[in-house]
Amino acid sequence: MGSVAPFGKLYSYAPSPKVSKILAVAKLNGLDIEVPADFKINETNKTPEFLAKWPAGKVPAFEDADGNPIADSDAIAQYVAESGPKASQLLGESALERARVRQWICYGEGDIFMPFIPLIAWRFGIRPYDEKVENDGVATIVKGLVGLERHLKGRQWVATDKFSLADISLASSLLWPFAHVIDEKQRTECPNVVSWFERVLAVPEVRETFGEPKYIDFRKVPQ
Ligand SMILES: N[C@@H](CCC(=O)N[C@@H](CS)C(=O)NCC(=O)O)C(=O)O
Repeated sequence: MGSVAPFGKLYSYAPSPKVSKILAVAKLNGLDIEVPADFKINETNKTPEFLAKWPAGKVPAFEDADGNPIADSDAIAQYVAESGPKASQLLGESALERARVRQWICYGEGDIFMPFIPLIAWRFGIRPYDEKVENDGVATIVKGLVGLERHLKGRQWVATDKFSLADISLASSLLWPFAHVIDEKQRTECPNVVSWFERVLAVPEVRETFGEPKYIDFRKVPQ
């Protein structure tokens, strides 16, 4: 018996939380996604062949087995979620549930992950440290956590009464903020967020692709 053809190929640097969420969804739906190991950020994604399929030149970038390209990690995650037996659980069973799943995916990207981007820059040596940028970014993320904390009170999962794509996407948006910015004091102020995050990471398919959660005691900044 020959091996089953992969559902598609995912181009990105890795590890990346945006890749991890897509691979978790693929595992839940029993789909095989190949992540080519020869991808080089700022090289592969700037070639004419790459830009012909994904004009913005950003990653993750996905191509299905029929050669259809899709850009943006949340669109890719949705396609993978739609393409297997867990589709209705992951995406919601009614228009209202699907809107709520979308709502919390947007929250993860807009209120947590995007504000975190300026905070990665000096940590990864891309830009010098800037106190105002750091403080503004932290304040925006804390605001996002406060809203999420209120919402999660008395809930097991973020969007519906089942574990959904919103849980996977939002938790993936928090992976790096927890590992670099949200310190122990802030974690004690959002216990519902922390226990929900750990519940999501305890789902075997999520744990396999996200790894162990990483936390910090104190957020370190240059003196
Ligand atoms: N909203 C997009 C963001 C994609 C994005 O900004 N990717 C960055 C890396 S995390 C990138 O490819 N940067 C390279 C560039 O802009 O040239 C997604 O979730 O996929």
